[in-house]
Amino acid sequence: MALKETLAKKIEEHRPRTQRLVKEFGKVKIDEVTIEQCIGGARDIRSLVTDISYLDPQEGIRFRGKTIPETFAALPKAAGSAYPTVEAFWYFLLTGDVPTDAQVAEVTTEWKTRQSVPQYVFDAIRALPRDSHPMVMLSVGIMALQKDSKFAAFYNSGKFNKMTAWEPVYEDASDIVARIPVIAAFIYNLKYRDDKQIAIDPNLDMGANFAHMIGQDNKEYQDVARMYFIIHSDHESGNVSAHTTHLVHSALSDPYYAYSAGLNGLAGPLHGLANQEVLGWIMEFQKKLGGAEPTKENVSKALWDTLNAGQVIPGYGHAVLRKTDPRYTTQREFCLNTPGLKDDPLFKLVAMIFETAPGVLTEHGKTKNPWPNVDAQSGVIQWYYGVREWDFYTVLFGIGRALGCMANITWDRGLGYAIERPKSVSTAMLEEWAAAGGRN
Ligand code: HAX
Repeated sequence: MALKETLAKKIEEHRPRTQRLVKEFGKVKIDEVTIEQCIGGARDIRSLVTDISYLDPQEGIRFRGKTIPETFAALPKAAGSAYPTVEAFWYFLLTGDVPTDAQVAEVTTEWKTRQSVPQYVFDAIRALPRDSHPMVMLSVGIMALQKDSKFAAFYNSGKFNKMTAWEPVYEDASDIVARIPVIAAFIYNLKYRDDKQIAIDPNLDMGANFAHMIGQDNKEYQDVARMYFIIHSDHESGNVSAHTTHLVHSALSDPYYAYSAGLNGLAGPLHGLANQEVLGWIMEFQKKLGGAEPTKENVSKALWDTLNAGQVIPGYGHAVLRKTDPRYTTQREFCLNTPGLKDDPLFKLVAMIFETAPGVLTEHGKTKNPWPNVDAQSGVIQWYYGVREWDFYTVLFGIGRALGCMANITWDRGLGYAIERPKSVSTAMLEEWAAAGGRN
């Protein structure tokens, strides 16, 4: 069965579960909120629902119930590769089913019909100052596509229907995931390759085509792209990019408005921009080393210098995770299994930071999680393959994150989730409830 039909069936089957929970069990308590959580970024408050992925603090992410290694093992692989295609993963994220080769082929064909980007999108990006951050360019590119939103057209048609509203969301979502690598490659070539653009290769899957379009015509980087987009896709709903996308779409803003907003959140240094920050930090440190080998002593000193200057160690810590991020481990293993990369001086430095930073952060005593997150390891791989413009790294994250955000909002509409509107309180109220030992 084709993806959209399968999805229609799954949504139809799922709806009674959501409706029953609200109608029969709507008043059952699943959490309580403390003042600390209220002031501290709503940390850990259970108030969002998603079935696309779940983040366990110890174990890390599961996509549709599967860990990263299980996901990679289960999905059909790209031709001649040990890695699955992004198209196979998209089918899996949306439906929870491992697709057959034929189902993957259908998605791949469908994306090819969707991936052509209108010229005005490129014109809008080109009109920006060339030194604009590539995340600005990506966000503008997604916004420029909005005028053709099928969801917005459906809403404005006068025939809007809550039961079928997910269908135009699916259409927009699929257009976005198919087009975003093409827009990203355009930005890369515009900014860093003197605007020498490379045409889409219609014979390649999404990851391989992205590699091709940024001038990386080698099998290894094709796998890097596939791995990278898959592992960055989703991290349940509370992180800034996913939550923003969900929040904005909850007002029935179409997927273009929603994901452009999500990208703007991803561009924050405490979130997706951390991968750029990591490389910047490492380069600065390498310069100071002046060719000397990284050791526990000199790395430790650099980490303390950063902390004593009141800055965070980029790539370490996490709002939910309390162990090494399996997305970090997946990329580290890729490095260890890739001759050349394993012995690369930058990877050696990253590995030395991994040996040193958790101890330093533990001694520093502030962070609840001294272990590395995804961003600590991703830049070194890009650097090794020659993608050295590290302000582009968050754009790569944004391509992957589109998969999770778009799968989520398709289901949001399928299940008719409400406009999001948490309640705020004042400081005086908190003080009053603090004095009374709680709110009655
Ligand atoms: N270096 C130094 N201090 C850190 C730290 C780090 N890597 N991580 C946390 N802390 C500090 C916090 O700044 C906070 O200090 P204050 O009390 O002075 O405000 C304290 O430790 C407690 O923070 P926490 O509860 O452990 O962490 P939060 O949930 O508040 O924040 C962050 C989670 C990811 C934002 C945080 O760990 C951080 O800033 N890390 C560095 C930036 C980074 O790598 N971000 C990417 C995270 C993954 C991601 O989203 N990728 O896109």
